Amino acid sequence: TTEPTTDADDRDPLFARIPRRDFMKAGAATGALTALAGCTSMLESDGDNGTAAAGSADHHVPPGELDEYYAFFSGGHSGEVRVYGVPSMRSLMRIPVFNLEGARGYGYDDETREMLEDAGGYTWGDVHHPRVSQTDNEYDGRWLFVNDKANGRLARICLKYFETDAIVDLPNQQGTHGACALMPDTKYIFGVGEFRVPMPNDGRDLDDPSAYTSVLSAVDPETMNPVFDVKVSGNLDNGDSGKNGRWFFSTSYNSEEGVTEREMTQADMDWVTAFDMPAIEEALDNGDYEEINGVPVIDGTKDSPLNNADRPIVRYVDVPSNPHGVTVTPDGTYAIASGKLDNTCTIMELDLLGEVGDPNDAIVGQPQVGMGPLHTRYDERGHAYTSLFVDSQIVKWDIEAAVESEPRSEDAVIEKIDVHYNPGHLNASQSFSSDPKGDWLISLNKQSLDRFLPVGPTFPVNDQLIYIGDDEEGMELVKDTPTYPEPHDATIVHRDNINPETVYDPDDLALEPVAGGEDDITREDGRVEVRMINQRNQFGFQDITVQEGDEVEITTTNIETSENIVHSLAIPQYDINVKTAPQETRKVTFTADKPGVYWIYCAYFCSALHLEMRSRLLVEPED
Ligand code: K7E
Ligand code: RUQ
Ligand code: CUA
Ligand code: CA
Repeated sequence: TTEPTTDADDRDPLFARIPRRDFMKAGAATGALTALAGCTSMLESDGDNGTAAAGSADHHVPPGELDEYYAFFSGGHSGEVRVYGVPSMRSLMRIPVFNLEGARGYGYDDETREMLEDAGGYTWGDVHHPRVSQTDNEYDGRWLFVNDKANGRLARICLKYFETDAIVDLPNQQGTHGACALMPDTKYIFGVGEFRVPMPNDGRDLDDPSAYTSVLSAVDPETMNPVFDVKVSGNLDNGDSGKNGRWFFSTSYNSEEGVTEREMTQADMDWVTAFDMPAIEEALDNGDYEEINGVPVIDGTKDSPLNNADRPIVRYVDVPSNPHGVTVTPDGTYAIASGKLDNTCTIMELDLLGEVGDPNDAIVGQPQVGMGPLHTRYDERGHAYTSLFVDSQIVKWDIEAAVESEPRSEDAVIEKIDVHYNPGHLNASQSFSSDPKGDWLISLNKQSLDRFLPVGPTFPVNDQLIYIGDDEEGMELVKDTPTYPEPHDATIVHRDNINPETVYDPDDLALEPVAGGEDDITREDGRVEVRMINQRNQFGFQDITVQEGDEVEITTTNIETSENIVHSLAIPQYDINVKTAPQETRKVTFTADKPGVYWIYCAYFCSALHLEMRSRLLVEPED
């Protein structure tokens, strides 16, 4: 166990350093207290502001009406992405990514099985950061990218069909934490590597932490292949892009390069790494890299010759102890970082970063915002909203006022609202684009404590919807949403920017569709190929007869043309459930190693005679 270090207690009290042991406790206590009191007295804000401007905070979406926004939530350990409507907070869909999922047949047909197998064969992931692709700094509705913190992967979801279509296992990275594209036009997707490991991690340098490395991995969004890695001093955590293609930022909480919590919290200051992308691309073009596991690795550590040049490829900006979130303001002017052990946000001006000799001269403000500031999001009116983990609050502050005021002053703070409890991320509508809407904000709270009926020792988290559209009335909490653990982050996108298809276009699919009347079974050398349609209420063949030991490949097309009529082809004893939506074709291959009668059934309730939508797989025993 770790004792707080004595030198920590001797620090500048403004650092308000909190030993980690007391961290969650402090948060929970704050939560409990504020719940009892109903409001905090720090500033003139409260949790029940009464009515905001009439109608504007109306989050009621009547039956039959549609939400204004999509919210894409990361699903945490479930390995999935969840789609909500905002402001109703109705759960609309789940998109399996790193997990197996029956309703989508995800991981049960050849294509998705192979994709998961090629991506390492793991059965779960830890999804934290969903980011929608952009064109010219606007959400373009093409893709959604997510990280897998568990296994060092990035995945791409195609938003035409709301399904995962690519996963890359980053060869030099463990613990891919941040995921974010280089803006304005999604040139790369970055996996931000949190855990330092030997490179390559093949048994060398096992217990020599000084030889471990974190890398930023750039992936091509079209091919989903790694393009380059940049290795850094310290580690990396959350990331965000500037708006003009030059800068990418990440926080680094382990500048100490330690392996224990005590070591990782020794230093008063850690840093934000600012990656100068054109300079990095130039190093790549010049061959200034070492290839490791097939990926060019460019040296961006503090001592790298590439950082002693006129134009360093990575700049290190000192920020207070153990920073966590960093985001760029919608106009691209500032990057704002904050962390766990200091009560300020640090504001860096992007244009200055390129000019100044000392990157610390790019720091133009450091407002004091509250305890445990983790993540910051934006509206279109010059405000920043920062989640305060320890205080269990969201603080709204004025960015320009913070730049103008003295470091560590509270002058820029406008208002605080209690949330329940211990927020990690927050997100606001369109906040990652250059066109935030400034109406809805969601606080993703880690603790729900007393907010819902008890359901045993594992609690739901609480995603709270807050109206931020009325600067005079202030922020208004309008809804609690219990959520299965544990989303970390969300992206809220206007529905005009997302245009999914509701029926497949066969041209988008890898497999040749089976047309009605073209059902076919061919046999050759212990291999049986079945091509058959499915539709209300039958499969193309009533019986499929094979020999024990045959390799069986079934390709099936849902030939329905009406929206919303989904079928599946389940052969449970062979662990198969292939879902097909209208005009979708899927294939599954298996070895018929168990003689007997196996009912093939449709596992989607597709029609009145759904239960009768069945065929038989007859596996004749070897003699
Ligand atoms: Cu703050 Cu993974 Cu974005 Cu969670 S991280 S909270
Ligand atoms: S049957 S309508 Cu399985 Cu009770 Cu569902
Ligand atoms: Cu098709 Cu049920
Ligand atoms: Ca640290």
